[in-house]
Amino acid sequence: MSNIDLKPKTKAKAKIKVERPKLHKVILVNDDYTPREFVVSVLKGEFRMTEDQATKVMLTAHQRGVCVVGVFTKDVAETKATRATDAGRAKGYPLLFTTEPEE
Ligand code: NFA
Repeated sequence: MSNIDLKPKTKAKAKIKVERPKLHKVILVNDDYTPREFVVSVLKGEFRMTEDQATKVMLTAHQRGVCVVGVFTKDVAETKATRATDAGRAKGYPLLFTTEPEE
């Protein structure tokens, strides 16, 4: 029997750290001026929500002051919040969407 080790165990292996991207919340902020139906239409258009989902989110923000609309990567959250806020501004409404990192 041969004692020659044909497969040495010392094999260099590069360890690559893969990190999950941190997610950011998009938050709808209530105001006294933007019409409810307009808020619903922005939520449907920018966040691909159904009429029912959009109505629930709009009402939650209306009643509690804020509502989380969704959770996305940082870039996507910021782009969506900006586009949705701009849609209100284009109509002269103070509609505001903000973003914040998830815990
Ligand atoms: N509070 C607004 C109204 O009564 C509706 C609204 C809801 C605005 C959620 C902004 C965010 N017309």
